[in-house]
Amino acid sequence: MTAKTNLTINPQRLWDALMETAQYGGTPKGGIKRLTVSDEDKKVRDWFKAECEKLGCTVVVDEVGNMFATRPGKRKDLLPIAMGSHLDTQPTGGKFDGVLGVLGALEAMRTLVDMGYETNAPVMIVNWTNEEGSRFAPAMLCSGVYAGVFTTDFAYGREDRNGIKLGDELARIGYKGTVKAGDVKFQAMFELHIEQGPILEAEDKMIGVVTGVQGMRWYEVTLRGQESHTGATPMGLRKNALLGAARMIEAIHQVGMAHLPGVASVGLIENRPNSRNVVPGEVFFTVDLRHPDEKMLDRMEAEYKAALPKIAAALGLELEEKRIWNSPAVKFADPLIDCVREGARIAGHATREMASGAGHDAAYIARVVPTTMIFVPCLGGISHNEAESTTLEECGAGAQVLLNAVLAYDRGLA
Ligand code: HGY
Ligand code: MN
Ligand code: MN
Repeated sequence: MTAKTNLTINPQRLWDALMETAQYGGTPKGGIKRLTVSDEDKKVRDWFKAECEKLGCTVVVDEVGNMFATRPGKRKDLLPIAMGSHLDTQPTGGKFDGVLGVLGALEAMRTLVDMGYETNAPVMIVNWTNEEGSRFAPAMLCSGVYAGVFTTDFAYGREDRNGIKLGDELARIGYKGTVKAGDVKFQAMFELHIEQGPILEAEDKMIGVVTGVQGMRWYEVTLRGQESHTGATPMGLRKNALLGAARMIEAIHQVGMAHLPGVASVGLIENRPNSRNVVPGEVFFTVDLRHPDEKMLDRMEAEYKAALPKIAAALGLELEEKRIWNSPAVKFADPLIDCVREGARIAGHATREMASGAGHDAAYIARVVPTTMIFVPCLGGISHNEAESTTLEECGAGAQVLLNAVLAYDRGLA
């Protein structure tokens, strides 16, 4: 096969793939609701597998549903170079979070095949199961299993808020593979992703050269008071769990404000019995703390944990609180970061070095394989929102830099 030098990706074909797959879980507001291992997730997985097999890739599914599509290279003795991200979305997700990374990799693969370009090492696309952690906490669960952070049984046992288990859903949609997690090997991973923040757009830069991911910790809080009649219970005799949650949510917000650029959020809350004339007796809510510096994250955690008991005691509430996830700050691999810089130079795009505020599968994969990321802008920095938007040009630029970076790395193997 003759190698052609103009390995230029086809932005329109990438855009068409993004719009085509957006139908799987598409929402009336133009976003995607494709919760992990749902029927919609099965549809996009089936589509992805078929498209990779059309390119002559072999597709392997591991025991937690991670999908690995591999195109052979000249040398059988070299481990593949991977391009990975995720196809699951938030309940009110956009068309690009995760999806751009997998379909950008597919576009790179399609370009290699079209041009008959043979790489030294095999090239691989990876779709990681349950990156979002919205339906089954924690996030990045199955790239975490691959990296040895979580056991397969832990992942199988994770339940959504309706008590359904991840392992059962994987089997139900036919993506509980037989290959052990971690057994499909590769030597490097590049992840293309929208920035999900405002920096690239504000600085008019096309490519983010990502140096790492900030530390992230998740917690679960349950407050128990006493259900009682809103009309007949005097204000001073109530044990109002929702009032306790409200004061704690404000305190958590203040922990974030006191430790910038750290962030502190409450995203999920369940109020029981959630009846307009019952003083709430029980509230469940989740806490998300993040900071680039682990020591500052420790301080945020200590302040958050100190605030809750005081609020609970003042309102006569029982407090149950636990940390369910701790993903320490991660630094990406310099040789791969250099390939991204080279890839952007070749493509002629301005770059900006930056750490990632959002979590990504790359954060866990970086523990076991040299890894890095490439960011492209998104409109207004909005993500995890059906209005998430980016342009054909930005998606094309990201996929081109991804391909250029992979080829720069591959040339280094010759
Ligand atoms: O939570 C995160 O940062 C990622 O979007 N799952
Ligand atoms: Mn993502
Ligand atoms: Mn996300």
